[in-house]
Amino acid sequence: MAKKADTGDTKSIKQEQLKRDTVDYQDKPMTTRQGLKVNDTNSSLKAGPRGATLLEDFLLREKIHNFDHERIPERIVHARGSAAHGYFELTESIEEYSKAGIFTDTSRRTPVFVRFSTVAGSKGSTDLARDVRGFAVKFYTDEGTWDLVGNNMPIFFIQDAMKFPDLIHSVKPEPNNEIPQAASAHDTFYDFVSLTTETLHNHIWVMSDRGIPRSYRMMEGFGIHTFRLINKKGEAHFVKFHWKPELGVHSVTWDEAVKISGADSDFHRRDLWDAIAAGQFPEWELGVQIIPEADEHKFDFDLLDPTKLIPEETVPVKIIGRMVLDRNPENFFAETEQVAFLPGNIVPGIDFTNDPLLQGRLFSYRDTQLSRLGSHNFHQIPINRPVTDAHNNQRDGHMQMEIPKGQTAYFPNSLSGGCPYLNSVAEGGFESYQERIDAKKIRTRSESFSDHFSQPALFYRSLAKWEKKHVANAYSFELGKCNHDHIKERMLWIIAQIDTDLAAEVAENLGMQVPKSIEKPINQAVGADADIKAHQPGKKQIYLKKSPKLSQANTVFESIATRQIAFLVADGFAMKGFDAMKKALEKEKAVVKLIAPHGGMVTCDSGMEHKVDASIMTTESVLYDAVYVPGGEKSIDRLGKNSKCIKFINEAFKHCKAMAFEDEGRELLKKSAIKNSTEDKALFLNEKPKDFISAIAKHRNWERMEKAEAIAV
Ligand code: HDE
Repeated sequence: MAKKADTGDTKSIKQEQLKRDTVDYQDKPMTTRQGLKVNDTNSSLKAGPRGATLLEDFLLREKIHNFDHERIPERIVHARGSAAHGYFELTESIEEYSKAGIFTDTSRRTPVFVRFSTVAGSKGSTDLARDVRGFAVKFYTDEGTWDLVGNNMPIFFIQDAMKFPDLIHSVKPEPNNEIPQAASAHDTFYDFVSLTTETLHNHIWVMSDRGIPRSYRMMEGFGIHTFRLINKKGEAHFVKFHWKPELGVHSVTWDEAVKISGADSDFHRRDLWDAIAAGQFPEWELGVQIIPEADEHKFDFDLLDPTKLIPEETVPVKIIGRMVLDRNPENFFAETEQVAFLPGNIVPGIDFTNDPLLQGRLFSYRDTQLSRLGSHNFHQIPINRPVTDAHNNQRDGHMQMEIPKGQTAYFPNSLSGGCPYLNSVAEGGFESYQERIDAKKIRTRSESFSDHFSQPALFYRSLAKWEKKHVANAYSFELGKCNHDHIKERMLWIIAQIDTDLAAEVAENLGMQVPKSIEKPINQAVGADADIKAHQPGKKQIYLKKSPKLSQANTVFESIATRQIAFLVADGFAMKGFDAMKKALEKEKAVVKLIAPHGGMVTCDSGMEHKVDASIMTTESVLYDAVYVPGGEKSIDRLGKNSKCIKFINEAFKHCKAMAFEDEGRELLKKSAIKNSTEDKALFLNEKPKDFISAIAKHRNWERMEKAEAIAV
């Protein structure tokens, strides 16, 4: 059992296991794959210096052969991702609900590997696409591997696995011209969404700021489906899983997202890597919403419907543990690319429900690994191997890495003494929850799944004013990119079912009217004999006025740790103020970056040289969380003549960021489009670092939004 370490030492069984498979080429001679020492890897074997290459050249063949097969198919969804190692610790036992060791043993430190991802884009696409983010956690527990393969939003687009290929085909680049990459703003997606109203709830989350996170480290995570917890007595409770980030939930604006995609399309990947490398380990709390089986039908929606969340105001989230990511992978391909998550990987004490989406996933993930990783032995790849030993009678096939001993590979046997032997439930053997089933076999959708509008409307009602504005802008952008008016009209009618003012605002931006009705029923295309009634959206209900927990306005605004602060400087910048500001920010664990008109070193007014982190030519305002400009006449004069520097300031203001100007630095402000903006809560002129710091912690000054809109950059 992996015990909690007393010190910062987080070495785990998994880490030790991976270490055995890690190859270090330092101080080693180059050899072929067979161990033959190589003395030339630069030229092929030829008939004379200018002659044909000889077929005999086994060295060339081996090298090129490997190269030709270096790539494997990317994930059909969630292709673009980044991952890290870490650990999970239980802070409060939930023994009364679950017998899983991970939920009962507070002395354990369970190793985890977590992969974050976007959904629609290819492996090389931008991190900042407007999209759902994957949040997949592999727990290497003492009882076997448990995978909680979730997203950063608590609901999904569709209710039944049968519709997943349709959903994904609609959002992926269109099949005739393979356009657009990593973007939902196109006709086929909105054709599908507007004909499939169950998608609306997840869709409005994507249109909100949740679709463009500031960082993977600033996202919530959700298991989405209702799962079951099973205790020692065999009793079941329903459960929803939540990850809550220590740094709060924060996003960028759409204008920034678009620009970050150009300036640094690895923005989220780099952010996660750099934070961990700098020892700023991202951390989440694990929370559970627990519902007694007897309450299954007490809700205004069906617990098995994955397009519904349980508001935290209705069932509070109980925090039971924490997860820390403290180690970057050694090798992207071996670990992040080859990791195979399977929702079907569970341990005793956790079980599934009949959520029809979850049921389909149990099949799909195992299946996809075969075409992605090429062998059903993918569980033997180091990153996928459990920390417990695995023994069974499954044998052979492509890439078998183990050498099973003995005469038997069947059960029962007497020749090997009945080994590997079976385990009773008391000994930890897995037993499925004995759910009573008495039903007709039928291909339909339960009518209890038909409420498509109430929760998108609840989500929208719960947002702050600035969040609502972002949603309206996102709908307007996305639909503005569609070419077919009938699709836009259908969407406008549907948005009006969420909120009429929202629909009116989007319609105005599109130069269209919100239709009073639509010709054919929504979901008309369900199929000839399909149960059309079961696919029609029910009437909107208001069972909860607002759920404040759904708004990012109510997240954590405490820390500026890991926030990137741009210091704009040129030769001659004043040390007065600079030093105190830098020290104060670094004390709070923010990252100060010196941006200057040139690379190399920059000299302050006391003659000291300071290392430039980025020349203004190579960086952009959108990559930073706040801006500080120290004084110094010479420096300000130089910066004022640099149009990119003025743009940098204008953009930071436009994106509602905290900004501080010292002494002559204020002259730069005058040259910008901001001129002399006073009474702005996040704009500081010769004020104390303390105020600047608390404005950065608030993430953005959204009160500035209207004024900021007018800034043209
Ligand atoms: Fe996935 N999904 N999914 N999905 N999913 C995959 O598995 C699939 C769904 C999620 O970082 C694939 O290994 C079906 C819901 C994440 O490696 C694939 C259905 C949720 C990841 C697949 C769903 C997710 C995947 C692609 C409907 C949130 C990335 C490669 C029945 C709870 C995992 C792979 C990683 C990946 C199928 C729906 C989350 C094709 C059929 C709902 C985070 O098997």
